[in-house]
Amino acid sequence: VRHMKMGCKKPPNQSTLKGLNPCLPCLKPDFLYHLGMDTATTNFPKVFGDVRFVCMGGTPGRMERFAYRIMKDLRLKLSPVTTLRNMTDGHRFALYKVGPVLCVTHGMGCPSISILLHELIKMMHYAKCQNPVFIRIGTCGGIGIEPGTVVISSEALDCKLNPCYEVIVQGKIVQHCSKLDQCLAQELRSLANPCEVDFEAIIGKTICADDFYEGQSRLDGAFCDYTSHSKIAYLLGLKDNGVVNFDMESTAFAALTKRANIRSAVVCVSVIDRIKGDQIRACPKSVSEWEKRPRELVSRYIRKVLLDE
Ligand code: R2B
Repeated sequence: VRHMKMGCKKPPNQSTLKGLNPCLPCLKPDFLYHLGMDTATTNFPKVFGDVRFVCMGGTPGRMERFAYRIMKDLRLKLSPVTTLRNMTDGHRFALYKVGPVLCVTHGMGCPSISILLHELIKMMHYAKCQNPVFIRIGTCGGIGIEPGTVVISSEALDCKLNPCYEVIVQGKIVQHCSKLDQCLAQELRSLANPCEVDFEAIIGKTICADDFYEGQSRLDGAFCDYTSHSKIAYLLGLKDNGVVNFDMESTAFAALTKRANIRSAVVCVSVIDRIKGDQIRACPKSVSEWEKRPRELVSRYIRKVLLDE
């Protein structure tokens, strides 16, 4: 068994991140409010300096399962397991550190993942992490693909089909590019083996919606002012533009990581073909089997990177 390197020997002077807020050095200390940590009481280089992979997903259960999976695959001890709390003692995000892998929950939607990314990116910066790779794993709604198919996003599009994440800053619209790292997407794709008893993984465009129901043209929300006919026409139009799935976080995830010079990927398994329906009716056993697939692919990737060094 080849040895997996888990960290750098010499502590680096600074992180490899770029383009960060020039005011950060003045924040003494900086409180990462939603992670429940600050730079005065946590020694970031010591605790997080060895982080190489930041994997995030929607729910605490999913990320805990991923943490245990990584622990088993890397033959490591889960140490420390930290559940992070907000200041009112209600849980916001959960975070597990397994050697060089950080497993974090991001909640639902761009506002939630954006808060997390601001704080995680600052964490990487304060910890002086070297070239961390960020990967979002999760579930998604497929468009004309078999449920169970893993989608690796080539780029994240907003609902106007632009590859950008739009934020309103001081009353003005600011757009950030939400294209993803093509080499990383290809590398992840190459680790799925359709010849074995395995799963299909495809690369395609992801549309990031701000809503689960009307925003994704579902017919089963509390409100619906369109017809099933226009829904299908809309989805087929997306398919013609190379869109293969819907999620609700990819534009913010792609744009914020890109701004910080972080390589990143989105790997989601489809739990429904939206052309055939809106409600997720697949049996829970199938869904939980499918949910393992992004974890499997990302674990293969992490092991490959660590073994190849
Ligand atoms: C996938 O699943 C969630 C909605 O059910 C959302 O976070 C997403 O992107």
